[in-house]
Amino acid sequence: MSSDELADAVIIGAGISGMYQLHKLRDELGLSVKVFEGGSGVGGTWYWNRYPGARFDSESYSYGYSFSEELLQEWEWKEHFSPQPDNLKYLEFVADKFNLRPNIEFNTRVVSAHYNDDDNFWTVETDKGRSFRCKFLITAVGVLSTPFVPDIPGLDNFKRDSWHTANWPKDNVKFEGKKVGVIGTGATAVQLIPEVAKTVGELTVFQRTANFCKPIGNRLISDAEQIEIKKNYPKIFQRCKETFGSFLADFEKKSAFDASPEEREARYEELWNEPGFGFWLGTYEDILTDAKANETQAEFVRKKIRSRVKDPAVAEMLCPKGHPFGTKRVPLENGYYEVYNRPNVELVDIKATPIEQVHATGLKTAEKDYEFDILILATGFDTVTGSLDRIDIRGIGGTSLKEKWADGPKTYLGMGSSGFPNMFTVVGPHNGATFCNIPRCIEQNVEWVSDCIKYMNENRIARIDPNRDAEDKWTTHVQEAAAGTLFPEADSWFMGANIPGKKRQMYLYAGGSPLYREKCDQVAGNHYEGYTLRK
Ligand code: NA7
Repeated sequence: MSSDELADAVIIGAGISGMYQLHKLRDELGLSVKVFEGGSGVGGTWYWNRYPGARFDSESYSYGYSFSEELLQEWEWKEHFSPQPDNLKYLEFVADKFNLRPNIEFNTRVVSAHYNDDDNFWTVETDKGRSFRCKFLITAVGVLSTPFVPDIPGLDNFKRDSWHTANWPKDNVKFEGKKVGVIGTGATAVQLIPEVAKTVGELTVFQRTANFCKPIGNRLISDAEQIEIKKNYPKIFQRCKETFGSFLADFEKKSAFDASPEEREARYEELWNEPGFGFWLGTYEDILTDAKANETQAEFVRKKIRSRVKDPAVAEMLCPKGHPFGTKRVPLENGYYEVYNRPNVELVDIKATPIEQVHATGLKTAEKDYEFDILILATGFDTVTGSLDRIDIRGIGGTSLKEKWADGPKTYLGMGSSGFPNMFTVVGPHNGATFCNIPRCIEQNVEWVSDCIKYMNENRIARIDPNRDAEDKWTTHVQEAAAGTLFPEADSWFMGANIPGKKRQMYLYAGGSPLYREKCDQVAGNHYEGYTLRK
């Protein structure tokens, strides 16, 4: 193995974060940059998640990159909530436009990154047996990028087609006449199931926890809307900077109890019929902090479910009861509930009748045996920290990041951790991307990191490392921000509660995007207060 390949910066991942970070560092700061990417192409989330029905849950024109006016004017979104094939085309278009591919090594995963205190360089090793040395290490590994496959007895025994949704085959999968099983009913399954149901022979959905879902309200963008969108980009992105989740919608400055029950119902109805997340993050401001206020909206959703699902017993199974509304990212659906009115679709409550064993041709629950041609795992991700945990990252004195974070991540601003100098975790744990329109947070992070590196180079600073006390303060603040909300009550991926054995705590910042940006700007404006800078 040769150890003499050098770059100013190594970026891990060529998704939305890694692509923009490469552009900033190479084209604006003039650094030499090497990017490693596990996929055979760019796009990250939108490269891997090819399952039918995959699409944005943000309005397309609020989701794309905002940094290039030329790009904004050149690219035309076709739908208000753009589907995966178009999203991947968009990211490929960006890669071509900014000539990003020459710096990206595809089909290559980083297995380790070790910091050397003597010369202040990181040594990065890949699964292809190559090693690179670099001054800056930037992880752009994504929040939802390590698929989680649960430990269901006998899962390896299944001999027919089976995939996790994030490893969906590139070939067109056909469901006609097939018996299909889907395990999981999160946001992914809620997008997938109506698509499968269109042509399937028989569909069985195994549900552990019902979700509060809301109609997406997607439609094509008309020519007139296209003109308006292109004209209004500055306003759209300004709005995203000001809202809690960087979406177009934002909370009303009003309690649910400032309205009468009739007014509340009318407002919920209005928001329900609007496209997107207004029903979640554009409702009364105490919905996510006051259990009683929350219940008014939760019950509104249950009524909607009961009105759409014909069999009352199935409707009850689909009505979420164990967690407050909106404490999980709300799946946006298109005909999801009506799927259960079809005679060839069965919903199985696996809390009542658990899966006992998967076998070669299907699975057995406590009640019944099922045969499948295709078994789909829509079982989510080891979110936020999962992809970092899979890389052997070691800082000063050989300290392992995974071990340091065994009891939960410890970060400063979600962008770095003390003892890991010159390492930046773009959209890492404790970041402002929580309930967020993620690319908005990505751009903020990437720009902050780029400014920081520029500052270091201009001031001949060799090394930047978060101070332990600043890190402790931020880490405590992240948990305190969540403690004031209802989020800790749900077994969600926000809380790490979807992965057995993972520390149960808030993994992202619940204080809202504007507060997060303000804090980051303040730190940078005060010459990176909370960090130790060394010449
Ligand atoms: P989620 O939201 O984590 O959903 C995963 C689903 O898989 C959920 O219904 C889980 O049930 C289910 N699951 C997980 N483990 C098991 C086991 N062992 N047995 C049965 N069912 C299981 O992931 P998604 O991919 O749907 O969505 C992730 C994000 O992507 C989403 O928030 C959007 O931002 C886009 P549970 O609810 O844990 O009982």
